[in-house]
Amino acid sequence: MNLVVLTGAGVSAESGVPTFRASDGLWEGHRIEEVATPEGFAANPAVVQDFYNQRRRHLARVQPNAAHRALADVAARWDGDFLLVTQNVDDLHDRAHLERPPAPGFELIHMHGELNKARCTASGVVCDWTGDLEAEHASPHHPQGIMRPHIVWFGEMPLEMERIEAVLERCDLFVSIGTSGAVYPAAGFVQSARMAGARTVEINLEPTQGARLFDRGVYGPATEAVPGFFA
Ligand code: BJW
Repeated sequence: MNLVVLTGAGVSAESGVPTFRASDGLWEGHRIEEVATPEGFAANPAVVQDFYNQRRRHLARVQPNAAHRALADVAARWDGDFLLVTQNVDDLHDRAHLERPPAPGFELIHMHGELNKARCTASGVVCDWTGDLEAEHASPHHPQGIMRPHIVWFGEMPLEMERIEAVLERCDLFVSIGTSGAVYPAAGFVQSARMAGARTVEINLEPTQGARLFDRGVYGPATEAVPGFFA
């Protein structure tokens, strides 16, 4: 059986990573166009770098939770293919999987990029970056380039879309965890999975706007609902 799991900010909320659209969420105090668009970066790179540097520092202080660990357990024992697509730019899934080596059919895709990576605007070369990033740093591969966070901003193409769509076409079970379904193209994956004939499940604190597209809803905190669903 082929499994596709889509995760959003809600899966990391109980680790202490703020979600985006909650009243105390990440966008509070920031204009989205200012910090999460290529235009915002071009207009004021220092503000954008500071926003991501703060988040990078915070990420170093948080740990995977029971939901990340439950998914890592599934990845270690799943018989068919298991694609875990995360919209999250944190590395909490990655760290959970380090503790439990996944089965050969497992793949993890960070479709909106990774906080702990930087990309050269000239060459496109991506490198690990866990410290503070200043706009003027050039890539070792392209000294003229400016380094930017390896993050997919609004208006930019999410990563690995062809691969994700190809796997969704042969998906049997699609589980969406901790995402509001407010951002495309991820919000449309449930429709692709339905067209492939997959069973669809939403796990969230509460039903989302797209809840009617799911065959089943499991509502509660991810640290309880995810281990419970996959038990
Ligand atoms: C819990 C919980 C607990 C809490 N347990 N649950 C009009 C119509 C349709 C589309 C568009 C449109 N206008 C523009 C677009 C396209 C645009 C878009 O979708 N905009 C919408 C706002 C409408 N999309 C894009 O631009 C994307 N690119 C694209 O479409 O490219 C196409 C293209 C074509 C041709 C040329 C070029 C391009 C790119 C989108 C990039 C999104 N980037 C962000 C920011 C990343 C940077 C950063 O991290 O700073 O990614 S936006 C932000 O939202 C972030 C997230 O990954 C993403 C999704 O958020 P998520 O994860 O769902 O979080 P929340 O906060 O919304 O929800 C949390 C949920 O958890 C809630 O439901 C809670 O209930 C739940 N929860 N605690 C369980 N304990």
